[in-house]
Amino acid sequence: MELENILNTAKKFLVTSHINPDPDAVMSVMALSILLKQKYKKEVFPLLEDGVPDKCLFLTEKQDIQIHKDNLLTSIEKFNPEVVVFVDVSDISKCTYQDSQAVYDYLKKYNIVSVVIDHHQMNDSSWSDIEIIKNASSTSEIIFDFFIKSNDFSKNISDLILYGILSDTNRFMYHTYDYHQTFKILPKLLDKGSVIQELYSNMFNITTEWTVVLSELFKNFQVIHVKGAKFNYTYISKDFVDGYIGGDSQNKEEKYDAVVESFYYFTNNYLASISDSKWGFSLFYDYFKKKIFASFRAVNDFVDTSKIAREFAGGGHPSASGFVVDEEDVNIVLEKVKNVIESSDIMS
Ligand SMILES: [Mn+2]
Repeated sequence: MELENILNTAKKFLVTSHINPDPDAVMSVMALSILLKQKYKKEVFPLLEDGVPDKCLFLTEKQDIQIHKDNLLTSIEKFNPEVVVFVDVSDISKCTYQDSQAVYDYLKKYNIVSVVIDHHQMNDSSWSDIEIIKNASSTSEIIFDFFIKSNDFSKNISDLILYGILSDTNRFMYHTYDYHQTFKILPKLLDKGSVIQELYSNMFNITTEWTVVLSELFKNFQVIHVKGAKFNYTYISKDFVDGYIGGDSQNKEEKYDAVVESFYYFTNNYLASISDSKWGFSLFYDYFKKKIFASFRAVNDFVDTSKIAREFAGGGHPSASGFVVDEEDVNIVLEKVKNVIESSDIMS
C-alpha cells in the first residue's frame, strides 16, 4: 500500500502524535492537517491527547483548523476516519494514556489504514500499514518534502515547518541527520518570509521564575573526575524544590513548569558546553512525580551517554539520553552514575 493511493481514495483522515507533544509533533499535526484539507480537500480531525502546549499556541491558534484535545480511541470512534496518520511517533502506545491495544484492535476491526510518518527508526512496524521513515531533522521536514512539490505553499505552512525544524535541531545545533535536505529546504522557507529569530523567541519564554532555577543550576555546576573520565554535573535537589515550589502554595503549577522547562533549557544549551569536558549530566527532583530525572548531553557523540542511561532503564541517543529513578537524594544518583562510568568502557 502506498500513501499516494490512500490520498487518491480516502476522504476522512485523523492526524495525531505522541502524548506530551513537543513543537515538532504539534507542527507536524498542524501542517499535515492543513495540507490534507486545503490541497487534497480531505475531511481532517487533528488530535493530541494532551492538547497544544503553550509555546506552540502562537502558531496554532490562528489556523482555520484547531487541534482537538481528547482521548484517541474516543475520537476515532466519533470521527470514524478511513485513515489515521501518526506523526513524529512510531509506537502506538506513546499516543494515548489509555489502552493502545484497544486502539490497535479497533483500527484492524474496521479496516482503518494506519500511516506512520517519523524521523525515528521504528522498532516494530507490524501494527502500521504504511511507513514513511527518514533520517530527517524532524517530522516537519519529512512532511514538507513529501507534500510540497513546488513553490505553492503559504507563509503560514512555512512558519509551522520551520518551527518544527528549529525545535528538533535546537536551531541547527544538532546535525545527526541528513542535513543536506534540511539546508536545501531552508532557503525556501526563509524566502516565504519566515524569520528564525522571531520563531525561536517563542520557543523559550524565559520568565523571572526561570532565572531562579537557572541560577541554582549554575551555582551547583561542577566538573567531576572519575578515573579517566571528566564530566560536567549539576542538579536541582529535593530541598531546593520543596522550598521553591512547596513553600508557596499560590502558584505551584507555574513554579513546577519553571523548574522542568528551565532545567531542560540549561541541559540543552549549557550542560555540555561549559568547561572543556564536552559532556555531562544533570539531575532534578520532580516535585509532583517524586522521582529524580537525569539527562546526559555530549557535544557530538564521542561518548555514548545512552550506554549509561540504559544501565538505569533509560535510553536515548549517544549525544542526548536520560533516565528516571525512584530516589529523592541527588547525591545517591550521582554516586550510582559514577560507579557505572567507572566500571564501563564508555570513554573508549
Ligand atoms: Mn520530532
